[in-house]
Amino acid sequence: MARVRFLHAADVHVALREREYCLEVVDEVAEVAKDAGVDFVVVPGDLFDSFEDMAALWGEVWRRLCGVGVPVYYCVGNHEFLKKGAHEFSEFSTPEGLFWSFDGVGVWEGEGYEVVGVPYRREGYEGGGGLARKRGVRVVMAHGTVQDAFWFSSEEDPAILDPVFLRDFEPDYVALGHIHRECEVRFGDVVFRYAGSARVWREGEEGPRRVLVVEAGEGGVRVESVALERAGRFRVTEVVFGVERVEEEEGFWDGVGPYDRVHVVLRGVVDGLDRVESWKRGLLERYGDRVRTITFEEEVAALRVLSSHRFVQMFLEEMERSRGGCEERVWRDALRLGLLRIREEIER
Ligand SMILES: [Mn+2]
Repeated sequence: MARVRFLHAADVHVALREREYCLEVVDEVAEVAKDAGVDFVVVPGDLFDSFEDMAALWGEVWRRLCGVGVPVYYCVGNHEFLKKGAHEFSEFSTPEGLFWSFDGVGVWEGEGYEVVGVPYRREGYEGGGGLARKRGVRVVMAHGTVQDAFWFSSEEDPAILDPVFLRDFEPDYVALGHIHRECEVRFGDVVFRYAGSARVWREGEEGPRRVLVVEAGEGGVRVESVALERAGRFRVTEVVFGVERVEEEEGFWDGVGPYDRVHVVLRGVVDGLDRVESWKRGLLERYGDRVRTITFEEEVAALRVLSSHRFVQMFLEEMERSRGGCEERVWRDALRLGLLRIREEIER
């Protein structure tokens, strides 16, 4: 059996509303494939965020991925079915170098390998997935959650994959999409691998976004995980409004990169919410151009008489004295909870 090298990239969720960012990530995926000198690329679904996005960016995405100059294999995920309406996948024209399936198992043969594509199907698959005797390395790609991977899944409506169906193809490597965290689960002697989402799709997707460069053949499988720089990272910071001051996480912005999506959680208690608004404006002025995007989550409570209230003043003095006596994060939490507690008492 010859050794082959390929790229496993999933869940890019290319979306029109984040067009520029998504295409930059696709560019980087193509560059990684080129630099790694792969023989082919597999994309197991949710390449597009919806059918509408697929229709809008189909040409631009494939110009980039097929531009690598090696075959690209793709099967649709559950997201490609969203906003599909009465349209059909067969309306898309297939560029040279692309092999894809949308309504049944696809089998393609390359030099020293075979790729089996199992597109997402709501009703799942039944029966044996068996194929004829192998001719080289067999890669099976599919979209969904296999049992034992539920723990990693965050989708509300997981697409379920039957591991027996996939195992019966006798794969040397199973490339999966759907779960946005890089992980692997075992079923017997078959390993199912998720590359994780290749870009920050929604909040909470922390850590570097990745693709996998896989080498398979005689001597087994070797997987190298490659972080995508331009995919950026999802970073969370918490600020606490403490009546007079805003307590921010020290040094947070020093570690933030230009492709990052920063999520700012605002907590605490204020006299008036207009103070929160002007603080947000100031933050956007200071850092808005330094990162890809900043989003806010507000959990700030307002109480008119707060800053002049005796309890509050006593509490703040006490807090000021104890500052530095514990971890900064713990101190900010104590400040926030204390102010909320006092507010409860005052409002009673
Ligand atoms: Mn999915």
